[in-house]
Amino acid sequence: MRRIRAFEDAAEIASQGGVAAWGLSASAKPALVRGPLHLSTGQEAVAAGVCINLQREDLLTSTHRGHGHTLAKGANAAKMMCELFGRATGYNKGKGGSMHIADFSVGMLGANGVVAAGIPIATGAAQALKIRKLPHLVACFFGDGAANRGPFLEGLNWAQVYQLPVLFVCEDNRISATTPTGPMTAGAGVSARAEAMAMPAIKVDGNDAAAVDSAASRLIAEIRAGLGPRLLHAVTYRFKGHVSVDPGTYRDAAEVEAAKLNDPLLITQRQWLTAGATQADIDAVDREAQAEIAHALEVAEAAPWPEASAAYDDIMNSGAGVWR
Ligand SMILES: Cc1ncc(C[n+]2csc(CCOP(=O)(O)OP(=O)(O)O)c2C)c(N)n1
Repeated sequence: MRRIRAFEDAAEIASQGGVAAWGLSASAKPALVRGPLHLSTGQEAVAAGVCINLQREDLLTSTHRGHGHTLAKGANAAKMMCELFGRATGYNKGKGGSMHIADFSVGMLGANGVVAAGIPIATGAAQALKIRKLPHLVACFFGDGAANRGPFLEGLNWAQVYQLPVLFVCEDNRISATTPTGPMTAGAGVSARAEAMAMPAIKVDGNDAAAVDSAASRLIAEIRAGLGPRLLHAVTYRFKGHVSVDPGTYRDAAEVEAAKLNDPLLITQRQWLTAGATQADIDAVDREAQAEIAHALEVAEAAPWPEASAAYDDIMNSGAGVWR
């Protein structure tokens, strides 16, 4: 969770053109990350609480807000930062950016800029696991807004009919871009929709990493036992705007400040202290996370840009001809 928070904070600063945080003059440099970022600040407990239960060979599909899932699945922070910085050493050779990061070597099948598109991809990947008789599963993250799109129904139905090894994780930050999700959602919510297909579901406080961990652990054990797909509904809160350039004026500032009292990092910190950890233990975790991300920033800033001659590498010719 600390690694995710540190990564998101650093990426946010870099996208604003401010590099002062790591000792350089902010005004002297343009933004190191061009274009908007969807930050998962405040939602770290969902990624951490689910992914702690995954093995390297398990698979994961993510969303447009995917940095946390990607880090938690074991991807390399420096290579991610290089991609955000548009450098040749990034996950997509600097040509994809935040919403296209994937790392198949750790089972991370990809972020996805199309809302709900990860759901059928996860379902297909789970079908492949089942056909190949592999003992792994797919964790499929999606937002509350995605549950109102067609692929949600199609994906869950298919997974349930074929009893596929998928954990559907609705990371419910209660807002879809600029619109509160509640008033535009019919019925009793995402768990009820899963249960209507006879798919067991659990709803948890998505800011409490221990609660997410324990619910995910139970559901994942059932999936691994061959009992079919499950859904986890984790209710959390997005601390930042929809994207890094969004001041979020459609939300009451008091609501955001109140939500920060339930910062998942604070909740976990309190639990650790109660369980006997010391502040020094927590500070050590913090320092390690900060050092890893500081290193990622250094690597990314020093990394080479892609060559102009590589502009058309890795581009698929769909046969559609040239746009005029
Ligand atoms: C199919 C599709 N429709 C619309 C958009 C524009 N869009 C991007 S993010 C977003 C909101 C998604 O809300 P949610 O699924 O709850 O995820 P969150 O942004 O809250 O993490 C929308 C409408 C899109 N990317 N894809």
